[in-house]
Amino acid sequence: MRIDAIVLREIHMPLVRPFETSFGVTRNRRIVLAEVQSEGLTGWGECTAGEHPFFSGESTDSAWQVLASELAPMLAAESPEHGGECPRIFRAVRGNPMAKAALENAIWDLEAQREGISLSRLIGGVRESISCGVSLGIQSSIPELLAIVERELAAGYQRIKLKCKPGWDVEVFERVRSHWPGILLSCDANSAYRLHDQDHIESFDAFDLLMIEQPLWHDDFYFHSVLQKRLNTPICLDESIRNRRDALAAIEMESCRMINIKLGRVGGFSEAIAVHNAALERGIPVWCGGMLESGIGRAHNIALSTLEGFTLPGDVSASARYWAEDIVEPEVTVSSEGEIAIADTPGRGYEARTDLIEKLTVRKETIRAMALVA
Ligand code: OSB
Ligand code: MG
Repeated sequence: MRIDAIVLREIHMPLVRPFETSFGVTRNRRIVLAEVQSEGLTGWGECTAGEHPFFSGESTDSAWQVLASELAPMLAAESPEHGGECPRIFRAVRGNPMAKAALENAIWDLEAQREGISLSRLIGGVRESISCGVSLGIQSSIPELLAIVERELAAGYQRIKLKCKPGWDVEVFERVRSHWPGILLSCDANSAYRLHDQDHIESFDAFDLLMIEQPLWHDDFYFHSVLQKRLNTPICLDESIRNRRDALAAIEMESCRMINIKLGRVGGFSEAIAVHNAALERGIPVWCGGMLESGIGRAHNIALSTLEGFTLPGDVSASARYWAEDIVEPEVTVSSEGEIAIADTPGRGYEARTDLIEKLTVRKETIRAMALVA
């Protein structure tokens, strides 16, 4: 595929409600989108870096710099046939997986369109619908949280994940469990605990949680394996898993019994599929995480979730939970059974609303291959 142009945009989208984790509160998203134009087709990708380098080392601004100055010029100089060629094209740049994923995923999207098949089919997806859960931020009171849990269960969501941290954990789990003893319930600490909290974390076992996500350091395997030995509840790693080798190490060390796969965190579809395959071969269930994505990133998450090993409900939920107006058509909707149906149309299955995207754009840069001088 000849790359005609790569358009980078930063768009601003206010969340319909703030989202609070152990590392901070997000009210407004600053999202970098990559639009790759090739031979009359347009592929879209989303960079899932946060506004601040609090989840990982990347941020909206750092990703913009790396995309505009390094990655987009590298890609524009090539004519990739497959999204799977991107890791080689970007090999010289270390780290920066979320920036890389924005471009790589746009190429996968383009490839699916060119082949006339859905992105799900292109990556080998086997599901016609995917199971959805919700990730609920830290609230200002337990009654407020209970009202939200009630609403999300009524909407059909199959699993409730509670963001937690010291001071917002056992009492919260106790109150939610006493109202809903049978639901799939999990928690996500985003690295809020330390080794001296081990006894405290062990007390989470009383609440029959499906998993405890990333309780310890963002870059750790060893101490998670020490903790996992003391717990009945499975640990799920999110932040720690950057690639297939990390997944193999974590599985071998028994640092976790489940893995959250995020396209941005691992650098795009190639590595996400490799992590998935490694986990599937070893009987480790995976699920698709979320990063408060717009409809573009959400569409990619939906396609990824159709792979065989995605047997647990993911953090992939309806557009309306995040945005007054999403940038895709149709918006992402979830059935009363808590499922998203997979479209069989070519590409990502959700059209980009280019007029709205243009309106939300606060910076824009177009990168083209350097013209050859005759
Ligand atoms: O750890 O899964 C996480 C959001 C931002 C950063 C990290 C995480 C999250 C979520 C939100 O849990 C999932 C979503 O609804 O997109
Ligand atoms: Mg997480």
